[in-house]
Amino acid sequence: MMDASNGLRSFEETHNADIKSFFDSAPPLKDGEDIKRKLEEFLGKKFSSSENGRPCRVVCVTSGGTTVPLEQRCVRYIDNFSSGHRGASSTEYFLKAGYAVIFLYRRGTCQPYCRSLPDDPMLECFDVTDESGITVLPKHEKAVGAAISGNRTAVTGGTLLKLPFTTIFEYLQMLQMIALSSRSLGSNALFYLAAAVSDFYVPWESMAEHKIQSGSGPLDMRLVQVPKMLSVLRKDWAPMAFCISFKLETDIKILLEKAAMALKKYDMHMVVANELLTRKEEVTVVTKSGNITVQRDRTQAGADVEDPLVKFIVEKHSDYISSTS
Ligand code: PAZ
Repeated sequence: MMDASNGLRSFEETHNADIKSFFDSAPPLKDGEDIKRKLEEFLGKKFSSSENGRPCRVVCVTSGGTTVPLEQRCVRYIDNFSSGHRGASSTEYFLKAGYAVIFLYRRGTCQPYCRSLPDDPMLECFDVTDESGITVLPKHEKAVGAAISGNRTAVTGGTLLKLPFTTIFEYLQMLQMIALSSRSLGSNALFYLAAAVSDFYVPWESMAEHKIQSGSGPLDMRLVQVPKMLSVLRKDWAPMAFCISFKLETDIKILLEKAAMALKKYDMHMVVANELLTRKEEVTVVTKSGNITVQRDRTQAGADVEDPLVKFIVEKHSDYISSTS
């Protein structure tokens, strides 16, 4: 819609048009129907269940980085550094706190309960016995046992749903599906958006179909800004949910300023600010009522910063639920 007085589109109209164009032109999810069914099944149980007399809380944890394909039949893509460690460990702490977790993760990144396993567990943790059976090497027994039982309890117990993505197109379509499906949970829904989401992408319709040829000289490619979906998540997709976004910077001087800007601009309930090199040691939670620094317990070997961080968030989510009911 145009502003009749000067023919200019407002910021909001332009933003909404960018979002529409992103979704209209994105390649549809290959397994969209299957994801929808899994979500309905998972959330169906949560809507009707309650623990200790309180309705079930569901958190969507996003984890790992989105890719930006450069060709439709993708050979090359832009990626980022995210290992998925934050999302995987936070998932374990949310499960421990009694939440049901939708783990929206980048394929191939760190998984809940697998953080203590070596890089190639199949080859490094197991051995073949004389009778052609498989055995776990004693030094990995504890970690393998914990990974299998932790994962099995959560997945078969119906408290963990894992949904993988690769591209920015898949990620945003899946986030939208999750948000729309969890609307009925109202304030019991929590979004913990730790994924490193691409800022720029190549729109599908302007992308080369085939592998870009290297003989044609310097590559000149136009990337457009990925529309910011945080405000639409808050306003339209899941308006009652408690929403936490993450902000990563490498320059500590601008980190808190950018996090405070995001809090305000996207109307987040909290923004977790972290710096690349110290992200496993400490984070700063930026809220409307002030900033809180959360550190891992350095007196304890292997302690995670996600342990106190999730505890703090659960507390604030409880306050929010009370204030909205
Ligand atoms: O995935 P990881 O454990 O290696 O890193 C976590 C993180 C730094 C990606 C996350 O804490 C974060 O800040 N995500 C948002 C990044 C951003 O888009 O600013």
